[in-house]
Amino acid sequence: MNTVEVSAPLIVVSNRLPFVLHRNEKGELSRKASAGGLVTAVAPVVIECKGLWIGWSGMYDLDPRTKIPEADPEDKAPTAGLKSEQVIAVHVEEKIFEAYYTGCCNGTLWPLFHSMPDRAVFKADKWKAYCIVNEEFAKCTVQALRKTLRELDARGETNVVPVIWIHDYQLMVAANTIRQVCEEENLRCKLAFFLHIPFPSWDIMRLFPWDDVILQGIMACDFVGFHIEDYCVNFLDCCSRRLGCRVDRNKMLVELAGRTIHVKALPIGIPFDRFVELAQSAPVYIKDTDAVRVILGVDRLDYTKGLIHRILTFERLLEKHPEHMEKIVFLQVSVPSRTNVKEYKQLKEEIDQLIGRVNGRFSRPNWSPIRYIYGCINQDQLAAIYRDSAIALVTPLRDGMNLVAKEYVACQIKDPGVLILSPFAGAGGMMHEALLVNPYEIDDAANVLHRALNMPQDERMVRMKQLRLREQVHNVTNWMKSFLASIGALATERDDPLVS
Ligand code: GDG
Repeated sequence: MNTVEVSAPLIVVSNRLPFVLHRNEKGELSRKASAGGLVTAVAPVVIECKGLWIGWSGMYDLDPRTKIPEADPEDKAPTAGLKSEQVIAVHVEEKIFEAYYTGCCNGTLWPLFHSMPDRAVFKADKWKAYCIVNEEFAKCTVQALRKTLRELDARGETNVVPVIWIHDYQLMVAANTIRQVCEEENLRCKLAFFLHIPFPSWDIMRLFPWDDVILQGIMACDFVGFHIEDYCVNFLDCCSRRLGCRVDRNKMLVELAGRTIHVKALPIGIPFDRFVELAQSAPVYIKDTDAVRVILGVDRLDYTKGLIHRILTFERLLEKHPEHMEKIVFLQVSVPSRTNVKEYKQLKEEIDQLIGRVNGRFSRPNWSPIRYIYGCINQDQLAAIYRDSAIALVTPLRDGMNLVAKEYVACQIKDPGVLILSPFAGAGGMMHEALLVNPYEIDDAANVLHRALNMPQDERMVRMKQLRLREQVHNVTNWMKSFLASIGALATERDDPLVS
């Protein structure tokens, strides 16, 4: 059963709205679907419980009085049923938003939380912008909560407690203001937060000059979720060492000012069945998979994803094992990301050059070892390349979870391939049947790649069967259920054995 019923209205707060807004030449607005797993899982629940979604519209010049358009009648995206009045766009002046998003979120928190402090820039004005924008999100959220409570009270549902669910590192201090106002005005709600990226160790966190504000911001929630237990433990450790909070590491509880905050590992999943369906129907996208075996990489172009190390690994494989020449290709799909940030531009140039060098070094008249797509392919094409690749190289240097590893195994509906996975991705601690490899150890990684290329079919089958089974069970719908159950807002299937 794939429906999730929630016992209270859900107010989701994320940096971006769950769809992209577009304006045509006439100035008319329309929605364009964004296809992430999170939106797929969460949007139907928000629709069903008549909840709300709060986020930035992606437009600086949107008049705050503008009505968010209804979905196009043709729109088949999971967000199509979200009515205009269920969507609240947050408005922030461009300069402030840039300082918050490009400056603090991407320039400081992203590298820091991925344990790459040398890349992090600490600037007071960017941090100030982060606080201002979080405050703005908090104000919109409180308004939305007041409206929700008025509606509930008018229906006599005075016992129903709305759930506010804040997402990710862009909004770590918003809950502070929300809690304050709720206490002042006696507004009832449950506050929850989920972090999609790693939570770093105390040693890294303490480098951030305003670490206490972040910890207090997260602790303003009643419930805090991370992908894996390591991140929970890091968070508890920071609360204890930085703020002197009492923590219970076994029960995953932390106390602040007489309140107890529940912390839990909730590993996100993917819409498994949707990927299987896509893989079953998607037309062939890589035409020559009979002649060459494809080693696949799919990532946003980001320094955390380990692209340079991955290309060097592939180069090392060709050096050590020339017998693979002309029999394999490495296909890397890199989705442009944060293209206005200097570091990302530099990384792109570095990758372009490296690929050029490796292709120049090993190419034959009718074969080049690396194929590189710098751009976004559609869902059908993505499912087709997942399905038809012999190996997926998922080797981030650090990653909260990594959905590509999960999507790859979901699409392995034919002769099974091999997943090579970094232990530094959240998924690395769970997908035990993958071949784990330290991406920094280029030589060893090349050996593992060679082993994967030579792995007998029966071993591939056993490993893939188990990998697929796990993802099928722990899919994104179950993640959603686990979250709602953890916060006491799951209306049905309370005794579902999959929900812990
Ligand atoms: C953050 C955390 C955590 C990629 N290329 C194309 C495409 N994609 C889709 C994939 C996948 C998604 O993008 C990437 O997800 P990841 O999990 O790999 O990475 P982040 O974007 O960094 O996400 C991460 C995640 O949040 C969830 O909590 O796992 O650790 O960093 O779904 O399919 N989709 C299409 N074309 C592409 O070319 N259509």
